[in-house]
Amino acid sequence: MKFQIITLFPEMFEGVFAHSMLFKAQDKGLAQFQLINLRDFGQGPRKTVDDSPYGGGDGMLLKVEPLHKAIDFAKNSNPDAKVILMTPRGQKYMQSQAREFSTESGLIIVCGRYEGYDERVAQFIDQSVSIGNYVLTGGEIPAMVLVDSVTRLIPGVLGGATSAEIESFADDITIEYPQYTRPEEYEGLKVPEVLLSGNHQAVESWRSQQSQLITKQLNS
Ligand code: 4FV
Repeated sequence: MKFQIITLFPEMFEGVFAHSMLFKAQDKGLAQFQLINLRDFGQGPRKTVDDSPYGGGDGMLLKVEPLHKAIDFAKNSNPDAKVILMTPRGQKYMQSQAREFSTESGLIIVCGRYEGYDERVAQFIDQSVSIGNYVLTGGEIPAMVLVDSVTRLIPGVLGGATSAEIESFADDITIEYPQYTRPEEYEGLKVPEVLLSGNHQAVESWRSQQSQLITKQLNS
C-alpha cells in the first residue's frame, strides 16, 4: 500500500512514520509513505496556496489550482490510488471504512488548513472523510489517524493475525472485552477467576458476555 499525503506541514509526519508499527510496515515493504508538500504547487513567486473567500467571511481557503496540481502529481505515480479529502464535512470515519481502505493499492490523502477548501476540489477527489464532529487547525492529525488505522490492518503488519480481527469496533459498534495481564492481584484488584481457569470455552463465553454488556452500556 502506497500512502501519498498532500500537506503544508510534511515535517509533522516524520516522527509518526519513524516509529513503531508504521516504521515496521515500511521496513517490511508492506507500506510506503510519500509526503507531498502543497507549497510546491503554489502560485507565483510566493507559492500562494490560499485566498480569501468570495462573499466575505473570516479566514482563508485553500485554493483549488494548487490542490488539483498536487493531486494530479500524486496520481501520476499511482493512477489507481483513491483520493481522500480530510474535512469535518466528510463521511464519519469508522473501522469498516479503515478495512475498506486497507484493500486499496494506494491512498492519496489531502490535509486541510485554514478555514477549509475551495468547494471545486470535490471534482478531483473520490471521498471526503471526517474523524469526528470537531474542528482542528489542520487535516494532518486526521490523516495520521487514517494512516495508522489502515496500516495496522494490512496483512503482515501486526503480529498475530487475529489481533486485528478480535478488536473493538470490528462491526463499527461492538467494544472489545476487558483484558488483564500479570499480576493476578494488584492493590486488592483481582483478575476475574474465569481467566485463570484454563477453561477456554468458559473464557470465550465470559468475553462475549462482557463485550455485549460494555457495548450496551456505552450505547445506552
Ligand atoms: C477535520 C476533521 C478537521 C478543519 C479546518 C482543518 C480542519 C482545517 N479533518 N476530520 N474533524 N479539519 O477538523 O478531518 O482546514
